Amino acid sequence: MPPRLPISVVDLEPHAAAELARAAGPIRADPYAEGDVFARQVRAAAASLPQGDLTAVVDHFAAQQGSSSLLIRGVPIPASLPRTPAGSFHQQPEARPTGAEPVLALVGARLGEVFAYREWDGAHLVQNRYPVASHHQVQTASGANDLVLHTEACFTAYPPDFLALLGLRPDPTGQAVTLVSDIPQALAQLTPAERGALREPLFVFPTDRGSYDHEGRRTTEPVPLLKDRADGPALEYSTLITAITAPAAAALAALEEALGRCAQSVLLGSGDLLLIDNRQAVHGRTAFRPAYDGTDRWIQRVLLLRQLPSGGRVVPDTRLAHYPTDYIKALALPA
Ligand SMILES: O=C(O)CCC(=O)C(=O)O
Ligand SMILES: [Fe+2]
Repeated sequence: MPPRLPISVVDLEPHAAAELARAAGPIRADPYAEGDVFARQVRAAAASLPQGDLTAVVDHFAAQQGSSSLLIRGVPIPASLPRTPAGSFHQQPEARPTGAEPVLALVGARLGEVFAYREWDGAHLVQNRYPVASHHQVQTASGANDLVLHTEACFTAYPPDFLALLGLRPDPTGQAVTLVSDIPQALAQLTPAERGALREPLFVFPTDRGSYDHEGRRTTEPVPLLKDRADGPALEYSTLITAITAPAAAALAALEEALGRCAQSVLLGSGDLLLIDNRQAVHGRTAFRPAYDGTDRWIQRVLLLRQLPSGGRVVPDTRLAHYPTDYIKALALPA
């Protein structure tokens, strides 16, 4: 297998940035208050985006013809932003559009349909990500410890095909960097026997609300990490997974090491848009020390599906019944 490309990086020329801002102009709906109208406006704007260097590179990425992550720098975002919020965005007076959402969703819409999980982020189609003091130790995007490498929403009924992360305000200390690791590159470093073990239903998440018993501890039902889909092998992964046999544990350790070796870091500066193919890459974020004073790192995210399920843009997080009780409580998720 030829070596995979590292993250592709594109710097938007000023004229391309201006064109993008112009195309996003008609997207006026509030994504937090009128998601359906927002999504309709995004779809219309995406269809009318003039063909150019940006559409060519994004469409190439969407067709899985290049790297598994694409960083676009120089995306036009508002020059002035409010202070980074402090609490859950959907419960804040700050839950007003920043003005960056249309461009984020517009580029995302070249990859698929924007969608949201009903139980997360107020079911908003654009999710705001910044550190929340009470989540400091929690394994979630609003925490401040290492956010371990993961497939977004792995083992849900609707994991996104792509996600797009837009930097609004970088971490002022420079510590918080996003990590992406290329799955095909990592798998190529494993032995056939290790890859074979990943195809067996031998992998679980420890949780007190699990339905399976592994050596006296509750876990989720064992599943394979690697499956064959019509479009090639697909891996779902989180560093929080454990294995229930010794060969599976060895394969999982080899995979974790390979993903770590293949990981690349990206500091999301203002106007940096990172597109991640969730089937071809895992991602995470390094630990940092937020100040919780309005100056902290702030990114916005959209999740994309190439095809929406029949139920529409707001889908259930089908893992919810199995999240650990303390995780549900810490994040005030609907139990
Ligand atoms: O904060 C980051 O860079 C990544 C956050 C993340 O994993 C997510 O929003 O899905
Ligand atoms: Fe994530």
